[in-house]
Amino acid sequence: MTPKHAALELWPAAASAVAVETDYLILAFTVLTLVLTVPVFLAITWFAIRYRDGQEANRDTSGIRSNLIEISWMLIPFLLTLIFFVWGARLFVISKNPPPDAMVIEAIGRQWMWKFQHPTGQSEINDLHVPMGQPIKLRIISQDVIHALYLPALRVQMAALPDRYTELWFKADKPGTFHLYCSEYCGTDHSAMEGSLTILSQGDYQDWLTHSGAQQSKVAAGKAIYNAYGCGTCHDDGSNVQAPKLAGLYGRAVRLADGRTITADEDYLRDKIRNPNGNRLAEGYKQIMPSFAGVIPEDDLGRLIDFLKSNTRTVGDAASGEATR
Ligand code: HEC
Ligand SMILES: [Cu+2]
Repeated sequence: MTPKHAALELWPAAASAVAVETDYLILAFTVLTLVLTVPVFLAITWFAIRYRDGQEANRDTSGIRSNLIEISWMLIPFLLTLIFFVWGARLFVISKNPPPDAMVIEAIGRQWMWKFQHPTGQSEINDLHVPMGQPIKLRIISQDVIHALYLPALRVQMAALPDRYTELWFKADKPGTFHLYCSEYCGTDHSAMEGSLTILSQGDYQDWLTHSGAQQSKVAAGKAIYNAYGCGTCHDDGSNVQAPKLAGLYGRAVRLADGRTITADEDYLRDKIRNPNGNRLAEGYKQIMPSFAGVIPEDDLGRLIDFLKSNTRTVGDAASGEATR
């Protein structure tokens, strides 16, 4: 259900406050560019005609010297463009700092489709439904090559990289259906890698969630994956294998065998699960954890990481607590 292409869409609709402000920035900068260049072009044209070859005109030097004019024609345009530097920097800082209460939606790009996963477990392909007035943070990754998620109505765009999470956030404030594109050439069907962004009121979004099969929450699904791949056989309490406990690992500083100390963020967890035997062996342990690269699909990996992040008790408690219930 991609929205109809308007015959001639000169300017895409703006569906967030940031989008509106971005438009003002672009328009104002265009006006400034015109203000600074049009007089120059007019003057060139005027002088070319006035003093052209064969034209009778006074060609003596005028003798007028004014430091005031010299300084002001440099300083005024400089200050005017600085305004835009500050304005643009402000928007940039906003775009890099999602509010802490943002709702996280997972976005996975792959040749040639987008998959989105909502915190309550629903997932959708090439369509993205979001509630209005609520900050949304997309956590983006690619399963193969580099893609880029582009939401023109929100004036935001972010690369989707294999092996590294990127993020993008927005707060939509206008209901409707808008375009969604891949904006990084990614192979034969790149041009078909598009879909639609549907912005709903809070109530309609809740309706949409219920009708899209609220399955398990992502954390519950992640716990099932944790069990299915046997992570617990090594990592849970009571295991015979010498492996670190994973409870509370997320966000903590981890000491590695090669002496480095790093923070266990999402990228670290992902790398560790996919390729544990790179240069990231935990201090004091042996290299026995198997690699899960190509074994756990990308969307399951996202759920698994959500489970690890949510897991502040010991993994053993969480897993067995569920089993005995
Ligand atoms: C065969 C036993 C085994 C299995 C199965 C296993 N691991 Fe591990 N894991 C280890 C050992 C041993 C270490 C510590 C040594 C190292 O860093 O490789 C470890 C380290 C880790 C670390 C880093 C911990 C830290 O403190 O830095 C994470 C995260 C992790 N495993 C997650 C998982 C997940 C998720 C699974 C299931 C998909 C899993 N492991 C399956 C044995 C295992
Ligand atoms: Cu793509």
